[in-house]
Amino acid sequence: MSQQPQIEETGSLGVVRLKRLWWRWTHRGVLAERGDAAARQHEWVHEMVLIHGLGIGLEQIARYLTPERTFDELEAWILELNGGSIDPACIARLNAALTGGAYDAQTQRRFEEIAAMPAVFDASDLETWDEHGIVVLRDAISAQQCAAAVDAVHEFIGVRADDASTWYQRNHAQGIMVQLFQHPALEPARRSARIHKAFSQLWGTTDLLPTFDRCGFNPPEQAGFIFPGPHLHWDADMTKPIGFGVQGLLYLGDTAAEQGAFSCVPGFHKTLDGWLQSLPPRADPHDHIRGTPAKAIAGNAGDLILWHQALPHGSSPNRAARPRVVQYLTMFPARPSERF
Ligand SMILES: O=C(O)CCC(=O)C(=O)O
Repeated sequence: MSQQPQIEETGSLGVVRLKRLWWRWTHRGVLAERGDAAARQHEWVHEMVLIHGLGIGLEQIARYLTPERTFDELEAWILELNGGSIDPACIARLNAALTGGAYDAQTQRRFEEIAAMPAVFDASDLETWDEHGIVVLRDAISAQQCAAAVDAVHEFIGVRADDASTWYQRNHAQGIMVQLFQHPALEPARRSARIHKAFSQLWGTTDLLPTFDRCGFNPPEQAGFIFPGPHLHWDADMTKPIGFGVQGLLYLGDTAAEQGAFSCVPGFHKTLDGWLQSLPPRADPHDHIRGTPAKAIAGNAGDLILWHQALPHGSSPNRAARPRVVQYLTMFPARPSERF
């Protein structure tokens, strides 16, 4: 097929835009020359809804969709990642979000339940968010849920908690990132009403989707293992003004500041524009942010750290005795049409 499929063209899963995504990602070379930046951004935001809404990790699909992949293969792969079937209610919600259609009663009820919950952030938390661009939701998931997620990470990378000689194997890991996206132990956080409420207070809407993000394992530094990053960076496109966006990370074990904690420059969202203007023309902001003093954020197992995407952030070297284990997780508005 040499023409870009229409949005409404579906395959056996009945998901709008999926054929188009497949075509676009397997024709990246062709597409690079087409369309203006706004059109590309428009597609990208819709694709993020599609990918996370179908329970796929972004890095996962980026690796999977090589130019020779067929659309049938993509659909079969998605089904397999979802354990052989996808809840029709999930597909209905996704199609409604992507076409601007109405949600069904079940989805509406979930939003109403979240809206009716007591706030999880009080006025002082929201002030902290506003001023520093970072806020922590304590006890976002239970100790048992954390322990199950830690076990899943350990098993996936072949690590034993009580045997430091196993901590440096790099099975399925990229630096400190662990390419584990689908596992029942990662679901409680994605489905948690408390976490949903937290994100809804920051976004101002309950119509949010969780990301299917990966996990992280940051062992103590030792001879032969120097912290590989991520150092201070932004995940947003720095060539454009950075709008509102929330990123998140869940500590699955107690994490001291020196234990490879999440680090950021609090308050930078307020000064980013001026700082960018102070850089030499065409400078890459990433080259200039390295070395800026950052704050390491300690936390307990189950604490969810949320930060504004305009904050430079990264992890940090682990100088403690135990590895740091995390699940990356954020939630974002499911209806792209409302953002354009
Ligand atoms: O793992 C960390 O502490 C940092 C995470 C990070 O840099 C990111 O999510 O972009």
